[in-house]
Order: sequence, then C-alpha cells, then structure tokens
Amino acid sequence: MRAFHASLAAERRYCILALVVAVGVSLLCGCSSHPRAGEEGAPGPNEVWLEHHAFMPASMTVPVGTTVIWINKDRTIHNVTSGVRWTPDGIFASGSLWPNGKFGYTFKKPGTFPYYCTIHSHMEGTIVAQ
Ligand SMILES: [Cu+2]
Repeated sequence: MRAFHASLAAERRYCILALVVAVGVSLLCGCSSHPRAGEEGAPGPNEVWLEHHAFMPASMTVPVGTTVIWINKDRTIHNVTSGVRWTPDGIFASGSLWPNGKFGYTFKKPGTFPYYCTIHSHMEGTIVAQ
C-alpha cells in the first residue's frame, strides 16, 4: 500500500512537471509569435517591408549615411524604384525583388526621396534623409 501511494505521489509530481513544461512552452511560443522589431511580424530599424502590396512603413526619416533595407515579404515580385509614379529618377532601382528578396541603398545626401514599385504603381513610399 505504501509503495502504491509513493508511486502515485511520484506520478502526480510528473504531472505537475509536465504541466509546468507545457505552460512554459506555450508562453515561449506566444512570445515568439508576438511582433517585435527586426523579427517576424514587424520591420526592424531602417527596414522597409514590401507587404500586402504596400511599403511598410510608407515613409521613413533617417540620418544621412543610413542604409535602408527593403525586404519583399509578399509572394509576388516587386521592385523599389526611386522617383514618382511612371517617372523613375535613376537614383536607385532594385530590379525584380523575388519573395524574401532584399535591396539596400545608402542615403549619402540629405533630401526627400520618393520611390515606388513599377509593377504596382500604387505602391509608393518616401525616405527622408537629414
Ligand atoms: Cu510591386
């Protein structure tokens, strides 16, 4: 009888341990799915995501000398082309950015730099370097 009780107590201990582990794992999973800068869910500093056929953030102000990185998070091809709709100004052009493709440009002069996607011209963004 005593042995039975002992094993029951041990079993209960394992149950509690399993519960603690399960809660811990679910908490960890919960945290990792929460959007955080530079991770899944939100662009990091000096990062612009091409997501849902839009630039996110659509406008960004950076210090002169900053390299801005664009990352295509969509499942379609986009590009990052400086200029305004239908009128590229030749300052920078990523060419075709495939899903997960990246493009970087270093803003060495102050100014306002509009850009768009020539495939989906409603996709527009602006970088202000100052
Ligand atoms: Cu596009």
